[in-house]
Amino acid sequence: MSIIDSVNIRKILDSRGNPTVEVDVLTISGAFGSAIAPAGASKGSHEVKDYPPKGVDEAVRIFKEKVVPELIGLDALDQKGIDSILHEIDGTDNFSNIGGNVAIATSIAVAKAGADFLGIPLYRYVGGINSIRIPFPLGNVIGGGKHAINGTTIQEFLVLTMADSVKNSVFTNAEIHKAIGKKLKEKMPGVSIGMGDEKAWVASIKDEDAFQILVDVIDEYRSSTGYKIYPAADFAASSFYVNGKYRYRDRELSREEQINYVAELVEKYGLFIVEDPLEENDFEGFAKLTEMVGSKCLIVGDDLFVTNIERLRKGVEINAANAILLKPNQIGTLSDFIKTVNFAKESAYSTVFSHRSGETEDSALADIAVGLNADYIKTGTVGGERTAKLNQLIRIEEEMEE
Ligand code: 2PG
Ligand code: MG
Repeated sequence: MSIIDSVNIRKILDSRGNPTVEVDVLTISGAFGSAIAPAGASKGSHEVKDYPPKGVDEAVRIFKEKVVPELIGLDALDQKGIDSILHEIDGTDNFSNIGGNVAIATSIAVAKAGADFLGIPLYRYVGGINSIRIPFPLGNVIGGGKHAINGTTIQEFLVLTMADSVKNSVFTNAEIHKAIGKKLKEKMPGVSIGMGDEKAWVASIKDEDAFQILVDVIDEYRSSTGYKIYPAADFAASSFYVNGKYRYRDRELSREEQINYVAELVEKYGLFIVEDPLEENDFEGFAKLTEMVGSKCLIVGDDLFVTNIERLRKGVEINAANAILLKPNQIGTLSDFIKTVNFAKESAYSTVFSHRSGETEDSALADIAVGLNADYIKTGTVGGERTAKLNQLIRIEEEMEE
């Protein structure tokens, strides 16, 4: 038993400069765990509520008053029990009273304290002897949508490298990020180019130009390294779905046109992963697209499934997709997260574990992804809050090889 002696919460900054919460858990034996919640910008409307209506300060007050007294004296090794107590204290089905971000920071801090008590790494604590591989990194290199000002309509243009090691994959993605910056500079001399929330390049270019630059650079690296390297995209389509149409900079597409357009892009650019190509409630549209191109690429539901087992169940029933994006703070506890991951695997869905656009130095996502044998991990290519996870993957790979 590893009895919880004290729990603390503080308001700190995330990578966008917004407030977020950090929770510390200390046990009587001196085991310690601390975790920080991230934040989305293009949030799915079916995610749990990140904070109570009055925001972070209110969440901190409620936590101290209602949650802390209930946690003291519990066993940090009883993850499921503690996670269900968080649900009980909250009393809603979407954490709108205590806040899903507070819940996930607590849940992961408890897991870290459990791992510390046993003297094992977090990935081993989460996965035990079943953790046998490191997921390949998927990172965005050009961005727009809600993550940037005046960027592309499509939110993320990503690269996935499957090299001979995860370390080489991480470095190749970062090299490709650099090469894309150079290409943009050459293409747009004298024009300033910036970076978005996830440190992908932001330029005022058309989506199709972004795809072309992405595949050109990937082709170069594929032939110089011999690695498997693929282009991917997160449309985050809900963020430009307005009055029943998909609104691009220069045109509007109907649902049918959007499905055909995405299928064309898959063919033309050889996209390996296509995330949220349609708005978050269009299960049937997803199913149609999956039927058209699902044998060639992964159709991933992010805002569609929001890491929620019930929404995933609905998707699996109609073959809405063949992969799921998994974000711990979309669902609020590690136990709920694991349930959704397990169901995705049972349903033969590929799993892409993901950061949020507002991130922190917390690297737990990397451990959780390794622990649960994720297929891929989407966590950027550069930037301190992104490299926190990527560098952790490199450390874990080294440790697993020993
Ligand atoms: C996404 C994520 C992460 P956000 O849409 O997949 O890239 O963005 O955290 O803003 O929801
Ligand atoms: Mg997404």
